[in-house]
Formats: sequence, structure tokens, C-alpha cells
Amino acid sequence: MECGIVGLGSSGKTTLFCSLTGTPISSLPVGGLKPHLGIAKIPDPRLGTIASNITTKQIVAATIEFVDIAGLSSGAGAAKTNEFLSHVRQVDALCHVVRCFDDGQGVPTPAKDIESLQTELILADLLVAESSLEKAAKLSKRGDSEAKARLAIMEKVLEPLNDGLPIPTLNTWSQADQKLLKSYGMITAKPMLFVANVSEENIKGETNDFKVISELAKSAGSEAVAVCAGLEAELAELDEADRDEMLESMGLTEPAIGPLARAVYRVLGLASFYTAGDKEVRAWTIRCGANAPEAAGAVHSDIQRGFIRAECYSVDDLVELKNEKAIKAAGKMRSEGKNYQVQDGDIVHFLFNV
Ligand SMILES: Nc1nc2c(ncn2[C@@H]2O[C@H](COP(=O)(O)OP(=O)(O)OP(=O)(O)O)[C@@H](O)[C@H]2O)c(=O)[nH]1
Ligand SMILES: [Mg+2]
Repeated sequence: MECGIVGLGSSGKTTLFCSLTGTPISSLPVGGLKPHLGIAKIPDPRLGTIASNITTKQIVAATIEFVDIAGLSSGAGAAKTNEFLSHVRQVDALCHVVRCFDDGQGVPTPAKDIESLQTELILADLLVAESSLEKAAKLSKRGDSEAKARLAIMEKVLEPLNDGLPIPTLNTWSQADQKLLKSYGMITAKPMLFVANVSEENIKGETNDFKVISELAKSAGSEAVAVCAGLEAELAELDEADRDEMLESMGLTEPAIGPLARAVYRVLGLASFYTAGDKEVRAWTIRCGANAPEAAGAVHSDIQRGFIRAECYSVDDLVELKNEKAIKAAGKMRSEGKNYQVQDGDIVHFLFNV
């Protein structure tokens, strides 16, 4: 999954990117329009729990790929704006960084900042929708049935856009419509998580600014998390012992990637399942409601193609009974077919034949 980090200029996008992906800030090229790419491991206590019961060689966490997309500051030139938008169109989800700290840039104005970026994104979608509507209208007059579907969806998205509102998020559309909207790279339909970049003094987000952002996020069907990107970036460069000490002195229990990844999962409707054996214990990401073959596909397309059935139990079963032999003896090893919806926290062995 790819998550784009967006926000106004100097809101702390690059700082957040570095803290999440463990990239030293000093290693990034200064300026330039190229987006920075990095991978964050998702901390997951269940991996440790599984590995403490099943002997294994390695533990592999699930990951989120973050893209730090060069800032869209008001008054940016058309070329820079287009470059920015073309990157934003490609990601699965957005993290919108909102400045809530003041180190010389002036008192934060989160509501205004959010509106200003949103307006930019709504305008970008509006332009795409208008020109696509025109094209689809011409083709559908000639009896092109696919163009008719495109025309219908463009009419639907233009309603909110013309009123200056975002397109309803992807998960509210049918699977077929989602595919179309993605192919157009509609930005405001992407799930967007808000990251309030708070100052060191307000690390817990107990401020009015954070309340304002949380409420805006909630009304958009999303969530906000408070992060002090500056401190987090410092944290990310420490070794584990120093990191724990610094976290404790900050009154935090874990680095920001923890709460942030959990919020991304909630906002995107994602779940985790696990595979566990002597070679590795590994976390995988699926959408909530995914069936067993779809989950198999997260591991390998061959396993999906040749899916026979899935043997599963839950992390809770493992905690209670300690090993698979005991789980089987207790009748808790389930044999599930292709219609089974894999649950968050399932440990799965896929049986397949290709
Ligand atoms: N005090 C404080 N300063 C921060 C924090 N996060 C970022 N900054 C500072 O804000 C400035 C801008 O941060 P960047 O991470 O470069 O912001 P950006 O959004 O990537 O900026 P552009 O790429 O130019 O749009 C830098 O001087 C950072 O050190 C924070 O949490 N607290
Ligand atoms: Mg930057």
C-alpha cells in the first residue's frame, strides 16, 4: 500500500516522512521536485506473541510505503502544481500534514490550511472530471457502452465537485466504480488521514488546534493523529535503548508510526492476518471482508490461483493453547473454504495446488 504525504509548504511533510521511514533527514537531496520514497515497518505486538509460541527463524512485519510529495504552496507555478498532482493521483491513500507548531512561520491556522489544500485538490478533480465528461459524452453518442458508464460516473462526481466538495471516498462506491475512479486518479475520493504536526510542548495533542482538525477529519469520515514530527525524526535516528529512554521522557509509549499505522488501517478498512512456520512469522495486510483466496493472493498469486482451503486459528487461540498441536486437539484448527472471510488476527496455512 502506498500512502502519499501531502500538506502545505513547511508543514513538516519531509520531517514526518523521515521519522516514519527511518530516513536520516541529512541524506535527502535539498530542494528538487522528485518525491521521496520510503518504507515503514508496521509495529505489531501480535508478531512477538506468535513468535514466542512458534519457533521461527525470522519475523517479518507488514509495511506501508510512504511518498513525500514536494510541497504545494500557494502561488506555486503551474509546472510544480502539475508535478505534485500527478504524484498524488497514483497513491492509495493520503496523509495530510497540518502545521500546528510555530517556529517563526506564524500562528498556526489549521482550518484555513486544510481548506486551502482541499480547494486545490477539488479543483484538480474538477478539471479532470469536466474534460472526461466531454470525451465520454462524445463516445457514448456513438454507442460506446463503456463510455456510457464513464459518462454516468463523471456526472455523479461533478455534483459535489461543482459545489466545492470532495468526491465521496472510494469505499462508498461499487467495486466497478472504484476501479473507474482510480483509473482517473481522482484525488478527493482517496481516503485521507490528518496528521496534526504539533509542537514539542503539545505532544499529546491536547490543544484547540488538534480539536479543530479532529472535528474536520471526523466530518470527512476520517481521523486525525497528533504527531511532533521534529521529535519523531530525532527519535528515529537513535538506537533502541536511547529511543526508549527518549520516548519515556516525552511521556510516550511508542513512536508515531504505531498510532499512525493503526489509524491508516481503520480509515482504509484494513486488517492483518499472519502466516507462521519455522522459516518465518509474518504479518500480511488485507481489506476487511477479504475472502480466503483474496488473502492468499496477498501472499502469492499462485496460492490464490490454486487455492484449495485455508487452515486457520486465531492469535488468541495460540495465546491460550500455546501450540498448533494443542489447538488441533481442542478442535480449534478450522478448515475454511473459498467463501471464508479472513478475520483480523487469524493465523493461516493455505493449502493450494498449481
Ligand atoms: N518545532 C517544530 N518544527 C518542525 C516540526 N516539523 C517540522 N519542523 C520544521 O519545519 C520546517 C519545515 O519542515 P519540512 O519537513 O521541511 O516541511 P515540508 O512540509 O516538507 O516543506 P516543503 O517540502 O518545503 O513543503 C523545518 O525547518 C522543520 O525543522 C515540528 O514538529 N516542530
Ligand atoms: Mg519537504
